[in-house]
Amino acid sequence: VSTPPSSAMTIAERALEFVFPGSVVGLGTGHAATDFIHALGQRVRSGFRVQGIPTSQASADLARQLGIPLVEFDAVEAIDVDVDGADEVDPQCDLIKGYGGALIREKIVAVASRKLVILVGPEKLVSVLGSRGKLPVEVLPFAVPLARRRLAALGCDPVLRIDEHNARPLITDNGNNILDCRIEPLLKPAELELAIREIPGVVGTGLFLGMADVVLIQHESGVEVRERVAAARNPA
Ligand code: A5P
Repeated sequence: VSTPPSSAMTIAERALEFVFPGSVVGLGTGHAATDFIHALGQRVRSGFRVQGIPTSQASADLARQLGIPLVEFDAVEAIDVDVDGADEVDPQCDLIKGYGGALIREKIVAVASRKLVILVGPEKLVSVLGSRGKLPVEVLPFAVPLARRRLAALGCDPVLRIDEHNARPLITDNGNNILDCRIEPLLKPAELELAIREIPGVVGTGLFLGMADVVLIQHESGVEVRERVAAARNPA
């Protein structure tokens, strides 16, 4: 279901409409999520009460700077709404995430949330997942040699992500490495997800299938709203 662009609001401001007083809010990672955290911080300064669950160290640091109270993941039963960005969004609102390196915590928080709201620009919209040519996969460092061989056998072409700050293999917030698989558009993403997850040492992939409930797209003319047509989610 898609509603055409309207209003002068930004996607970050529009996402605030999904946050109710007293909510537990998943705080995504990346540029779009950062804009949302700033908008939420402004609300909090004017007296709005929420608790945040960050998906990365960077988002935790930003939320603290802005005075957004944080809560430990094990202290809440469910997260009311999670607001995050994405690297690809297909017409079913399935996603590829993780270009920024925070995919695993993002996936854990997304699955534990009652609603996942995704914020993107139109450049992230694809007709088929994989069209931008990259699927990040987080792997235990010890498992990298095996995962490389197995991913190659699956037709993915894995490249170990390098940290641009120190020219060494990137270490995620979870102490792992990332293999960026060079891929063609995916005809069967769910099958690929299962096959990759069977490789010992793979922590998870950037495929977020059947998770996003709402996608807010920032057009020059305003915000387009896309909603996934699906059964209600059952947060963990
Ligand atoms: C973090 O690893 C990612 O999953 C981001 O959420 C995603 O890359 C979108 O980031 P931007 O909003 O910065 O494009």
